[in-house]
Amino acid sequence: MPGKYRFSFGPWNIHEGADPFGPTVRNTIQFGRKLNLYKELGFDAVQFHDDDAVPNMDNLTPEQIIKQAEEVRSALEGEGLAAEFVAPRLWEGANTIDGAYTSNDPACREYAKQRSRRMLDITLALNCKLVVLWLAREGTYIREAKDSKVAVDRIVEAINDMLAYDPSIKIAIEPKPNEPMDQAYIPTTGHAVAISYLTNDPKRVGVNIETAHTILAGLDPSDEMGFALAYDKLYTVHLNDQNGLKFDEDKTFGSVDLRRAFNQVRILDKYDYGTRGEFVGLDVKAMRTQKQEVATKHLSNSRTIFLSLLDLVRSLDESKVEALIAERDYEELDMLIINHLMGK
Ligand code: XUL
Ligand code: MN
Repeated sequence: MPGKYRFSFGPWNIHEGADPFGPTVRNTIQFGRKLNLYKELGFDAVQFHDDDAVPNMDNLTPEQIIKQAEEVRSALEGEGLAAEFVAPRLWEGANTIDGAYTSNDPACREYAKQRSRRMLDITLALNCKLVVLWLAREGTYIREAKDSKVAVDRIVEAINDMLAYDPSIKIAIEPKPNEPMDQAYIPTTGHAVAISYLTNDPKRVGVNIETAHTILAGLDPSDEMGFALAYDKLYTVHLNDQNGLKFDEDKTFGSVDLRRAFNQVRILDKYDYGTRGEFVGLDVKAMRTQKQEVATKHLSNSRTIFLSLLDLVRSLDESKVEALIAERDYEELDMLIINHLMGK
C-alpha cells in the first residue's frame, strides 16, 4: 500500500540571497513569520540548527537555553508543526575555525562537545529525537594540517559523548565531500555508515543523504540511498539538485536532472521511506535573482515536483521493466523510462 509523504525544510531555506561575492538582496523574514509559512507551503515539520531555535546560545546558561527552546516548542505546537531534527552549528564561531570535534586545539574540541550537549538539551525541549551532523569543518585545506586517523577517532568520541548524554536520540551524519573544506573526513554515505560501526551504539547512528552532496562526490544520489537503505540507516534526506561539480548549489529538487530525481523518489517509495516517521526533507535555496514576494517558490516547487514524480513512479509499468531486465534489453528499458518521463 503506497504511503503518504510528509515534508520538512529548515528556516535557512528562506534566505536573504547573500553569496560569497555579494550582500543580501532580500529582507529578513522573522522566524515567527517563517513558521506561519510552513503549512501554507504544504510542509509539516521544521529542521533546526541549534541556534535557529535559540539564537545567541553561546551567551546563555543551560537553563536559559532550555527555556527558550520550550517557547519554540509551544510556537511549533501552535502551528501544528513538528521539529524533525536539530543540528549543531559548529562552523561559524571563533572556536570552530579549525574544525570542531577534530580541531587541533583541545579547548576548541571541548567547546564543540559542550555545544553539542546544549544542542541535545534543545532537541529534547523541542520534543525531537533526531540529530543531524553536517561535519562542516571536520577536514583540511592541506593534508598535513591534521592526522586523518586521529580525526576519525575524535569524531567517534564526540558521537559517543552525544549518544551517552541522551540515550533517546538518533544521529544522522550528513556527508559532504568538500566545501567549506578542500577535503572532508566523512565525504560519502559509505564513510558515514562505516563510522557508525565504530561508535558505542551503531543502531542509533545513520545518515542524512543530500542529493547535491552525493553529486559533488561524483556519486549517484539514488544509489547512495539504496546503500543506506540496505543498512537500515536512511534516517532522513536533503533533497535538492546540483548542476555538475561546482559549489554546493542547493537547487530546486529535480530542476537539473528529472530522471535522477525520479530515481530518488522511486527508491524511497519502493522501500517504504516515510512509513516509520521519516520526513521528506528539502535543503533548497532560492536563486539570488528571485524577488522578495516570490522567494519561497523553490520550496513549494520542490514538493510539487516530488509529488509529480511520485505519480510517475507509481504509474510505471513495473512488469514491462522486469521483462526488459529479463531480456537484458537495457536500450529498450532506457526508452521506456524516457517515454514515461515525457508522458508518452
Ligand atoms: C551544508 C548543508 C547544511 C546541513 C545542515 O551544505 O547541507 O545546511 O544540511 O547543517
Ligand atoms: Mn543539507
